Amino acid sequence: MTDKITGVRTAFEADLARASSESDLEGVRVKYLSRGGVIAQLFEEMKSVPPAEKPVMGKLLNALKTESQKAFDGKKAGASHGPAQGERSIDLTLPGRPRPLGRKHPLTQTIDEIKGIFTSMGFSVATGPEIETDYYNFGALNFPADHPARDMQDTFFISKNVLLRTHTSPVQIRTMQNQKPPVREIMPGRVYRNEAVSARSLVTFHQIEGLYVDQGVTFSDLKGTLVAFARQFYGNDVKFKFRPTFFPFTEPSADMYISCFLCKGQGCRMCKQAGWLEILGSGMVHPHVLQNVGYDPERYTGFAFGMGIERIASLRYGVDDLRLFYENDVRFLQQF
Ligand code: 2NM
Repeated sequence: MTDKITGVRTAFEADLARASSESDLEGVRVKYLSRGGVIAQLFEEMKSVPPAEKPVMGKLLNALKTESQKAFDGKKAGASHGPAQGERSIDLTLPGRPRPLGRKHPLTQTIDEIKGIFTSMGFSVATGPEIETDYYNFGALNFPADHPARDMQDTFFISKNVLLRTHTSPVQIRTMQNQKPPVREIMPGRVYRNEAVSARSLVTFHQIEGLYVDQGVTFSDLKGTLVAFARQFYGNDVKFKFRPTFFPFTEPSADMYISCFLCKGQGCRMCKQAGWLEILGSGMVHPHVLQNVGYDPERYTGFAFGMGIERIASLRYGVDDLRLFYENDVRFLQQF
């Protein structure tokens, strides 16, 4: 009987060592450890062992049973959790694979920076609907009925009176209707123009407009505020000039230029040899506009300005095709 037990142990160990798959292991379990298996049979045979030998044989057999079960369980656990044969183990101490981080879109970066400069000067930020009525987009802003911007060629109309805003000025009208002076606000947002898409013009782009209305606001306040902005955004040594222009909603009106930061005013491709870059439009809010929102133009004055974000960003980063901002090509976006 002792030899038999030793023989079974040797055979079991060999079979277990050879088992390399789940099904091999199951074969070993059925052969040795199941109810009708080899070890169970040995227990059957114990019945015919002489009583004097029973304690010793019983001990040997019990040891075989528990040790084989333990060896089997150990191998099975290793087979299901550890690497399969022929597979490399995973080194948990290795550093993880780096994942590329996303970043803010260059237009969002530009908007955030401009917002930061004006909020630090006491302006708050307002937003409003992109779908507007003819009144908020044109009428309240002193556009005459026959102004060319009101043409289907220039504006996307949804119906006779409803359209996609062509500028963010309607938000300023809404702000002034809902609030008494002082009003000190900037309005960033998306606008729409019915134009052929090219490197220099898009059907949708972004603007930031600003408005300051109170008693005693003058053109000097306009200049001081916009020069302070330009110095922070473009650098302290930037030169600037204002040139008269026309908008229906401001009088007088002025475009602001800065000295070209690429050629320092010498003339280059970026400034088209002019030495100057136009960065925004501005002016004193037209008395008709103040009247339209219920402000007394004898009591209040104000200035307003507006700039195109794509233009500002393209000048700053030297991007020569505005369409790049909308293609979402990571090779472009990764550069900012
Ligand atoms: C510009 C240029 C100049 C402007 C005026 C107003 C309002 F509502 F106060 F009349 N909003 N925005 C304005 C003035 C916008 O963009 C080039």
